Amino acid sequence: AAENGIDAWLRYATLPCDVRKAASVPAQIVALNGTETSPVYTAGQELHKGIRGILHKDLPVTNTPANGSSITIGTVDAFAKTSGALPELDLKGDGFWLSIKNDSVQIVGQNERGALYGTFQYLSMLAQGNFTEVAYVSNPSAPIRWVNQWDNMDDTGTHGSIERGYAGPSIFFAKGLIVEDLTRVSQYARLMASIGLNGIVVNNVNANVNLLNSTNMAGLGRIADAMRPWGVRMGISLNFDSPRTLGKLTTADPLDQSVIDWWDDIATKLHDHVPDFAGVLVKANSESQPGPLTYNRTLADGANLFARAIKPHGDAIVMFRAFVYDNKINQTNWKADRANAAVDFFRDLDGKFDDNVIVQIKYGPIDFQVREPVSPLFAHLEQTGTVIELQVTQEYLGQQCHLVYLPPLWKTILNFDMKVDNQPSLVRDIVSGERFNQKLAGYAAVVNVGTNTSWLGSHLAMSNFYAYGRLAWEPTSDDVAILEDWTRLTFGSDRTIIDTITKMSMESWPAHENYTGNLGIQSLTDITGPHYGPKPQSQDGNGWGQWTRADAKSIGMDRTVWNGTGYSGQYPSEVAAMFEDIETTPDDLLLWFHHVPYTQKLKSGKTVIQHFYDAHYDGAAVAQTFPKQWEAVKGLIDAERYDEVAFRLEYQAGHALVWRDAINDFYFNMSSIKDEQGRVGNH
Ligand code: GCW
Repeated sequence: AAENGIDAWLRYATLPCDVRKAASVPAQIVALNGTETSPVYTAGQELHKGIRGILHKDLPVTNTPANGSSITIGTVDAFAKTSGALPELDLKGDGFWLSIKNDSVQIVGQNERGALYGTFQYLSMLAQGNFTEVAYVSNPSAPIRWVNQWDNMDDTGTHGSIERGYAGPSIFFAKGLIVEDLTRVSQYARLMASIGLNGIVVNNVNANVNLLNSTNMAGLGRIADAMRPWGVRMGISLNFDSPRTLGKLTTADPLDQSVIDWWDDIATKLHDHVPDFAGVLVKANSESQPGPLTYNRTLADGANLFARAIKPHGDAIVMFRAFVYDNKINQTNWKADRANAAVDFFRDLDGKFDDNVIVQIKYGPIDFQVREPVSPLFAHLEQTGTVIELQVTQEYLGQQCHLVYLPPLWKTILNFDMKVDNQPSLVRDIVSGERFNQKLAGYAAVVNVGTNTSWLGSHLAMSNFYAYGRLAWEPTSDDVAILEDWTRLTFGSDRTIIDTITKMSMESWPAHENYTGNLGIQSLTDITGPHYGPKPQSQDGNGWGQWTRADAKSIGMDRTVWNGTGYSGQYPSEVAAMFEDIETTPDDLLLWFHHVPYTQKLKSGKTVIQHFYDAHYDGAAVAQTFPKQWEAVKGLIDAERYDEVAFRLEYQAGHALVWRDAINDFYFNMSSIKDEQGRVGNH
């Protein structure tokens, strides 16, 4: 059959005959608690479908407890009512217990969603030919595990466009409305559920006010209905100015009574259409978006306006983005620094947010760069729940035309120890809510799937989406183990396939860093345009503040306290001291924190400029090997996906050379320092 990618890692491909023989599954499926829109009902159907595909067995599905050999799925409560005693289970929200014995499988969720997650876990084992007996509890690391779509309602043809989307237009919007046929939306929810994701914001943070008109409110109700059977709750992005632009009020001042009333009314209507509404995401006073500062109110006033409007209707939350900065700063001021913005804006607001507000923080202080230090804001919000914002869509990282497996980057961030109050303070323990005792905390990732049947426009890019869910569930999971699971599920269990994809993927982020922007200089791409391809000359001389301050002699941002922008002082003292001192700053962040001559020696003994030249050659050389490595799987996977991946890898190999030469030439011309190996400037 053609493999267009629509089922991604949920193909349920038939196992080879000899492997299938070793499988013993019970004779029937019992899905307790099952109305037709409930996740447990979904779980029963999905399990039936999966086992039919994987093992060629057609098991009956019922909703009444049965004697004899069965797979029983349900919540703890449903089990207690119908199926008798369970062991004492330490289940947290959305968690599950999975017990597999040869003639009896029990999948017990703390709630219905948990039961569905346990079912997907069981199916993942079967699909990988893993028939071991197990009995364990699995709980998510954090309650919030969401995706963000940056989908617009305007059209680029038949469907809405997607900001920084690289896989075709929106599956949600068309012609200013919500699409009629929501098949792709429920398929998306199925993928999300299979990796433990429980919420989605469907429209761009640069939000269109027309989403709140009455036709579209009803449409939102349909989206929520399509995703609910998969345990996925829907939220939306709001435009702060809606009371003025849509409601025709004279102001959007968050403390004005008419504005408060207007939002209360919107919240009520939203709740009518979407009774389990998940919440709102707000980008305010950022990149020309309106916000409370426009009315001389604080960002907390703005967030609390929405928090109070939604409060009476359930447990919806406000995700208030910390991506607030001035994009017209002046580079002639040595102390100006966009990286300082989030802490400057939010530090004093800790404790001022209502308890249903969460601050959503991008992993680094600038913007999804190939290498950034952790955002220091994670160390400052002790009385406010925080969510880390990651990006599956590869905005700055090759836009899915380059293979870049992101979990090693994410884990570098999540494992970083902020040492708040000299106590261990790993980022992953802050965003799980543990470190500061927050009930609401977790993960959001910009995913931006589109109508392309491969979802992200690239089959290999889907490992990032899969891994995102797995890491949000359990951030200590091993990135290679996740990748191997994904590969087996997506392409099959042949060792050559697994080894090939693992090797290329694990080489890909370091290679990309090497040929795009190393030593913490950031992604040297076209930062005022599409964020694609090399353009080192675009970094400086504009208000965006992604500066390198490169001149004929020196390069890097001086972010020290003693002589620079003071940014390093935003970290807790031990971390601040490490970054303040050039000797203790790791090489891979050297130019992020320090302005140095090109001849500065690194810990490796090389000069900065020679490292640049070498790294760009090394990184591009690794990308050159990808097409050849991929050839090893020819014939082991279907020709359609083989060819599509081969095409992209071939392109990446070429584009890496373009990157290498563009950047090396640029710094050679600027510094006039020769490459010791005589390569640069000679091609
Ligand atoms: O990364 C930048 C993007 C913008 C985006 C913005 C944000 C949605 O270039 O396209 O806008 O960040 O995160 O708000």
